[in-house]
Amino acid sequence: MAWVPDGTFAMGSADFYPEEAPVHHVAVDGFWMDQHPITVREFRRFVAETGYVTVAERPLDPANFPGADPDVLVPGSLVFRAPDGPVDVRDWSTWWDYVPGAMWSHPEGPESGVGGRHRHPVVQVAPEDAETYAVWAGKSLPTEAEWERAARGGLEGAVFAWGDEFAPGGRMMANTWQGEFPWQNLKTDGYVGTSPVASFDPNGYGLYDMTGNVWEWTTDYFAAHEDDESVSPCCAPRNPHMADADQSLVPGETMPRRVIKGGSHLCAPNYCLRYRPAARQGEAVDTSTSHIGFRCIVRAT
Ligand SMILES: [Ca+2]
Ligand SMILES: [Cu+2]
Repeated sequence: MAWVPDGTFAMGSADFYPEEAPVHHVAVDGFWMDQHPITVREFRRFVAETGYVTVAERPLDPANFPGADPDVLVPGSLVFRAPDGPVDVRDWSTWWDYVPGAMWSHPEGPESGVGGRHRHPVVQVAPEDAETYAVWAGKSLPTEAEWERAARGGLEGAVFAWGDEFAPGGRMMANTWQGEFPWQNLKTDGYVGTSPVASFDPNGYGLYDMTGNVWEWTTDYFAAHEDDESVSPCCAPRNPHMADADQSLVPGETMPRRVIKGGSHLCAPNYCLRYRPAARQGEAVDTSTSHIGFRCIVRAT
């Protein structure tokens, strides 16, 4: 693990997507963080020792899917499939498929495996899976503030985890999507899908893959950033944590959403420029996909 020192930092960004604004100061105690996302090999050991069954493998509760045909409520998960050509990027159903049998050890469905991917981040995990792993490992999941503090690597207000330039001197710094999402993957960075952890340079705290590769779950529920007196460093809240699930609900929906951070190998400038520390999205807590993983922390106190 790598040490993330106690400190106050400018969280959020006013320059990209509205959910990241405003920039506000936050103080976070020091903590240890896994240097890379939990890998397939690490997760396999956890499952082998505990017999744990992930959310994606469990029967679906019809109560959460009013009106759905019970025959289609089978265990599975969301898998990215690139369409043949340009599509309307407002319609995510053109690239996300619900695949029965997709799970951490079969990330694209029953026919797929993780044989060559032991050092890739584990995917197809929901927050409950990540939390259970963390407890087993004697660790915790980070809050959004802890995660963003770590991702910034000590750089104040930088766009990326390594500075303000996407590819300094032409060097690719993270596994993102180059080309026109979701159909044209130029893989300038060398990878179409996930990449082995630590394939790119670490940030200033010695942390790998904080942005790109896979999104990472945090413990916070997804709500608007506070925009109050905390904009000034003098009054920064310490160790903030959004624990109120109700604030994350989309009107008309019942499933709370957690904050995911860091962007993934599917994030492209034409669609989702979110391979940045400030970027954030809400993801339903019953959802797992082929581009979300997690890493753990250990708090000093
Ligand atoms: Ca890539
Ligand atoms: Cu994205």
